[in-house]
Amino acid sequence: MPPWAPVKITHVILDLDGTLINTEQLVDEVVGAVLRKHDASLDTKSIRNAIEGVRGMRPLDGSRIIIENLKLRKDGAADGPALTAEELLAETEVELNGRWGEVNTMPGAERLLALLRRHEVPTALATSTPAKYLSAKLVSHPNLLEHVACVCTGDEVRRGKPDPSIFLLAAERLGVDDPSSCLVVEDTPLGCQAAKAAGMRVLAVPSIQNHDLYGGHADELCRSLYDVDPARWGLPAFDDWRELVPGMSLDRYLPLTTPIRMRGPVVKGFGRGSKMLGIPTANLDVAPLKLQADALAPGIYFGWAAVAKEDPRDVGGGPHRMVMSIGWNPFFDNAKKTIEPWLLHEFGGDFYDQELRLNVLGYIRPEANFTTLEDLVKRIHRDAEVAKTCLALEEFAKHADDPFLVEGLVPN
Ligand code: ADP
Ligand code: RBF
Ligand code: MG
Repeated sequence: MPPWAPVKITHVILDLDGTLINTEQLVDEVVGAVLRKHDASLDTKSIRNAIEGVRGMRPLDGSRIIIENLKLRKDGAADGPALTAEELLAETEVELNGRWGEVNTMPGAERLLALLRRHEVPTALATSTPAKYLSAKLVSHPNLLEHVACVCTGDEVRRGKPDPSIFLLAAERLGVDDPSSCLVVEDTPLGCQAAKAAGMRVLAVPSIQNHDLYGGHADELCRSLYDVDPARWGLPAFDDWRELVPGMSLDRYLPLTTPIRMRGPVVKGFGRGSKMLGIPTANLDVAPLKLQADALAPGIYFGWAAVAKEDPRDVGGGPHRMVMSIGWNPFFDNAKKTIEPWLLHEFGGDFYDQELRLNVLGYIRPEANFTTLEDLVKRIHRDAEVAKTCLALEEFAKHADDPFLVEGLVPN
């Protein structure tokens, strides 16, 4: 138990949107389109800021604040009456309710829920979502909350997050006297603020890139649910991490329960890999791979790769071992998510536009920031060593034979 968590956690309270299910991108897309319809002069950045600013709130509360901040009027008429929150919500709801089925769980959500269930840790859900939309949001994942002891919805309290009511209600339903024995897992700054105001311990798994916004409201910050370590809070530990050298927990990895396959042409990146780091990474376009990319938390992974550069049946033509980064490269603070594998093989030259196939098998660590470029480079080389050791193990080595990697793979 770390010094900043002197109280033993006995209960867990989970947020839903952005924590257990990946609703944020869909909400951004749908709400953004409706906002633009009402005011064509809005730029992408103000729309993003407006939506991000209300993340975690109840839909009606959020709509009200967005209208205020963007000064939205009916049909965009400068002299017209203000748009009402109910009107805005009615428009976004229609579209969203038809599309919640597209929403996937967050990487690591089922794993965390399974751990809590296995160890019978009493767990509640505290969501800003009103009860009437909950099942629509979970339509593709009807069993997700099966073992959650109680569900508290936004319509059950007078005030929504950042007010602490919903968390206090969850504590009451769980039968907890001391809120500080509850650990809240939240993705938004407002949700964290609410949980802190309820006197609870807060673990933030940020869905907003600017981590400064969580300052003061979160006791711990994890880049994804993969990196949550419940044992730090006196809760049961995950037992699926493996040590590279047994007994030495310095280098560890997490096998993926389902390998993730991706394919696409190699695209241009930021042009930094080989030049600045001496580490070339063959980037894949994220847009057409959205589903696969979202199934993986941002972080560093290992697996197999094949590229149509050479005849894949040639000796040395692949599949090759690879170690890859997926995410925003915090060291460079990229605005765009990238998928970039470093193929652990010497190539004669570039292979832009050639088809690349990946089979991602295990997770190594979250993306990190480093004080110096040298430290980043050193760490990436260590990741490569971890990848090589893992890929030599039979359970990962056998995936080199996955037909997906080479079938029909021909150079352009
Ligand atoms: P970019 O920013 O455009 O991705 P990089 O400096 O990262 O540029 O270089 C990546 C390119 O280098 C890849 O697209 C590929 O064509 C080439 N390349 C050569 N060897 C490798 C390798 N071992 N792994 C990945 N890419 C390689
Ligand atoms: N970038 C980061 O900002 N933080 C990281 O922790 C990080 N880890 C990486 C690990 C591997 C195995 C690879 C291949 C790249 C990693 N990068 C990381 C991305 C690196 O910054 C990127 O490849 C270059 O900026 C080229 O685009
Ligand atoms: Mg690259």
